[in-house]
Amino acid sequence: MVTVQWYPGHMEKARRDMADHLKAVDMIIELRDARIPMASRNPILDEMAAGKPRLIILSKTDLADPAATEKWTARLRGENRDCLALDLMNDKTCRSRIIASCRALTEAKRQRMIRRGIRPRPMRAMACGIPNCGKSTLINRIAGKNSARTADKPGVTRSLTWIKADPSLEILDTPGVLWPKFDDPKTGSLLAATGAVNEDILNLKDIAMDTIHTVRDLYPGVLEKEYQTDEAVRTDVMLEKIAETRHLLKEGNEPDTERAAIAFLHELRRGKLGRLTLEAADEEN
Ligand SMILES: Nc1nc2c(ncn2[C@@H]2O[C@H](COP(=O)(O)OP(=O)(O)O)[C@@H](O)[C@H]2O)c(=O)[nH]1
Ligand SMILES: [Mg+2]
Repeated sequence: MVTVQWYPGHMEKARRDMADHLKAVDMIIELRDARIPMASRNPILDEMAAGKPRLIILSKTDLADPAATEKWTARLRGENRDCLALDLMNDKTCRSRIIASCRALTEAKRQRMIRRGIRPRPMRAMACGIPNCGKSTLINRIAGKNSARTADKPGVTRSLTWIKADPSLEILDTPGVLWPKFDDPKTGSLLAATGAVNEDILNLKDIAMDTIHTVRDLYPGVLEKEYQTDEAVRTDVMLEKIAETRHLLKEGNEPDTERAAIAFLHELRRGKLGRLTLEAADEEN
């Protein structure tokens, strides 16, 4: 669980680091969580990396609803922009698919260099995203066991280290860390529910209730089946039902809704409730 708390000072530093690194890269690899493709983005990237080709990777696709993921990838693709949905832990094709997509996104630039008589150099990419979205996992997957790293000192204040993904592509070995958005309570709950932010900073029961509401809205019947309740039960009563089905009782056999909230969120994160995507691709969000 991530414990970083974001204060204005952290955000300002992250923004400066990002701006600094952006100058050195030809394209961006933006990671988002496939379960929450909108809540796990940070719009600052649109401002900062405007014009740079972008590969959006929806990570943790093994935990997300495959049908929703298909809709999201289609929706997120566009001009100068590709989207891949990947299980970064297990998918053996991750590396080759990422490299192929980055090549395609930077091909125009490479061709421009050739036309101008410049010998094409490897294209350079930076991975970025909010905490816990899979940046380090991705970099490790690309780097492999004994990949070469190269240091680069083109007269800048600080040298950068690059991982040679293949002869045509290098990836910055330090990812760009973006802060999560806490612009509305729903986003906060989605981030906490998936483990992107520390749940301690929010009220656990509120997070669980928001999430129960979201899951019931998008996947009617799933929670009712898992926790053996009928469909008409209110969200707050649902927590009591979860406590009962999971035998989480306080003294006097009262349902312990606090522990039920924790149990529910853990079960959701582990995928025990199935592969669920908590934001619908066909909604305005
Ligand atoms: N199930 C699943 N877990 C993942 C995937 N990618 C990363 N993780 C896990 O998510 C957590 C955060 O990943 P990490 O790479 O450290 O994220 P970072 O904070 O962005 O660098 C780790 O526990 C990873 O093992 C994925 O595709 N599927
Ligand atoms: Mg990391």
